[in-house]
Amino acid sequence: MKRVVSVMAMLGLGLTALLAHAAAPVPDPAASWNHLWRDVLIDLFIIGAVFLSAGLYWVFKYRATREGQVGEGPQLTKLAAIGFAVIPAFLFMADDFYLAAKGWTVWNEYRNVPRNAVEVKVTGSMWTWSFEYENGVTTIFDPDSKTGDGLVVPVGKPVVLRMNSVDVVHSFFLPEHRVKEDLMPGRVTYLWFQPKAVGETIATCAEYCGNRHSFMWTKVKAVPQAEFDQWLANMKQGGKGA
Ligand SMILES: [Cu+2]
Repeated sequence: MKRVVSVMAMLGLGLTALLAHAAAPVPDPAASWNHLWRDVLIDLFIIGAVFLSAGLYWVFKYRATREGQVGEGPQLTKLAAIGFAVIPAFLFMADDFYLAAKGWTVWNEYRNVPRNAVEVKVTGSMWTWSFEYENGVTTIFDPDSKTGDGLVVPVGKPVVLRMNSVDVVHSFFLPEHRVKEDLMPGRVTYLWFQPKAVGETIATCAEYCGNRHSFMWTKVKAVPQAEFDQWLANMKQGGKGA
């Protein structure tokens, strides 16, 4: 009997873990970042409103009512004085810890690349980005003539960029996807993102890297998976890109 109970308990635990795993939302650093930023803004506005109201109330309450009046504050009891210091401090600290914990969550998502991610090698050089796909296809984008495919990615699939620089420090910044990471010679750094909709956005260098730093940007094109596969196959055969 004891054995049956323990086996059933284990099965139950296993099932719960499985369900919890299945129900876990697909991580998305951009969505998490937006969520965190919204919380920070709400926070700032609430704190601002509380301080502003309290300030205005006291300014009005303790205003001078006759000429030459010397103000005097009310005497707080010891308990009230401690309460005034400790309660707000704890409230704000609890809030700070909450935001910090959310920040760590976003960081974990940003650093843990999903297993099914499409991998693209990114090379930064003064002042061009080049992209190499798993089948050896290499693309660039020329910001002056606006030609070249740049970074082409499939929609709805995580994309991981393994990045390296051949000269100075650059930084690959995808504003739309809320991710940015430095590139430097001698080290491979990475970032990942999840394109959610078909369309064209940009990536730009976010680390001053010389005269043409501000021209160091590239097109980022998100296309449906089938179109992406077709494009990659065409490129492999030396055909025309997107
Ligand atoms: Cu750069």
